[in-house]
Amino acid sequence: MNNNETIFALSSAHGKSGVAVIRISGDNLSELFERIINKKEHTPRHAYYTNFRDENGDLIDQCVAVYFNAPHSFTGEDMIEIYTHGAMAVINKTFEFLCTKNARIAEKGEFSKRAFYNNKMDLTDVDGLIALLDAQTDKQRQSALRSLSGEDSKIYQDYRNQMIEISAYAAAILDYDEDDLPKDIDKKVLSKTENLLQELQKSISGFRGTRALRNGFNIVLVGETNVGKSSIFNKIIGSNRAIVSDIAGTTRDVVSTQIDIDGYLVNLSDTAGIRETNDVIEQIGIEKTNSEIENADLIIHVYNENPEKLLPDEISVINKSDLLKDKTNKDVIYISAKTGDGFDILLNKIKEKMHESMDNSESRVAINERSYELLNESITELNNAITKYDGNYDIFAEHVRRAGDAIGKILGVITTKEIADATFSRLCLGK
Ligand SMILES: Nc1nc2c(ncn2[C@@H]2O[C@H](COP(=O)(O)OP(=O)(O)OP(=O)(O)O)[C@@H](O)[C@H]2O)c(=O)[nH]1
Ligand SMILES: [Mg+2]
Repeated sequence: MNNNETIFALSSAHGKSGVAVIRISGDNLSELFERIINKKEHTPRHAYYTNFRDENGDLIDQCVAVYFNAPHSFTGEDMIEIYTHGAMAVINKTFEFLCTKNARIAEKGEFSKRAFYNNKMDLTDVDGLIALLDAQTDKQRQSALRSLSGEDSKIYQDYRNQMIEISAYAAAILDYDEDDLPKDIDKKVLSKTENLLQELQKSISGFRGTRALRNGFNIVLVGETNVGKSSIFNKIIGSNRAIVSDIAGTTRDVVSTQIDIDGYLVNLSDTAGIRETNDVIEQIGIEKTNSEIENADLIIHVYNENPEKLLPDEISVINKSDLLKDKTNKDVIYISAKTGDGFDILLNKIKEKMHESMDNSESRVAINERSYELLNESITELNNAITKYDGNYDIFAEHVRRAGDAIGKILGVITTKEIADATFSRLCLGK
């Protein structure tokens, strides 16, 4: 973006202070700077002490001014910083003067927006800046600075590059003869995707942990109809809140309750069983199930028989163990809502998962609501790539590509005006 308008703002806090910092950004500000310092030439990044005068020659203030020449400035444009005495009268007079010089007051976040469009910052850096300005604790300060200094960008870029590489490999499997490709490339592509998925999940768990401490840990019971989700829900909470029947499709709405597990607040939800249905109300229930899944910190997936595929972040249980003879699958927990069998093991597993999530809320990257949504989107796409994989690399590559796009949006490499505007509007004036 090459915007010729000159903008200015008070970058220090409003109200009376010892020193006020006024920032100006635009193209070709040399002349304006020399006017401010009353000199015919200047050296960039040099502090000039000046009797700063208005158009009538009246003294505005005695102040210090520095010139930062493009692109070596915060915005990447020419910038001037004036350090005046921190009185509102001085600040207002300076603003009046600048308005006569064809400059206008900056909008919220406009300096950062220019920095973004001039490739001085990506959106992750901007997120870091927002977090730093909001930081109250030392941990928040450290994490914001990590993000602002570009460390998070590097991690996200690495994720994105890996995704691009994986989808390129997947495309290669489609385009080339098996003999021309490295041995076991398909297995490698899958395992690389699984590793990446796990890494993204680890990253996101930090945010979930912090959020869960504040708002409660969301546990959701999901599975096909009639597997006994509502019965398990009632058993865990110790009362018959949810309707149980042998009719498939009994639960049509989400039934939630708050319970205390190990001192943590838990929001436990029973959901409509997932199946193909023409019943409009049941369809709405299933949509609600899906949005519960998206918001879940932990999913308890209920089956009645051995599942085909297990997802590593879910707890998989086989209910109605009282009716089963073969209970040899080591990767699932066998329970019976009827007899109470296996519930102690299930509860221990839930506690273990909760502690994992809450106690390690240190994450590799700083995550806010914006990046959380996009990171989640990326995880969902990678999950889809793996779980929906049936030998068709076309669809696989498309899912991984979309996962990479979501990361691109975190960085702002792929951006829409809405994303950028929403981010910059969270900044204050003068940033
Ligand atoms: N034998 C046996 N039956 C069970 C067990 N758990 C649930 N059931 C029965 O299975 C049927 C379905 O139970 P629900 O709890 O309503 O199942 P659901 O998964 O909530 O079903 P939808 O809400 O329709 O999706 C009921 O008749 C329950 O009594 C169990 O552990 N053993
Ligand atoms: Mg039910």
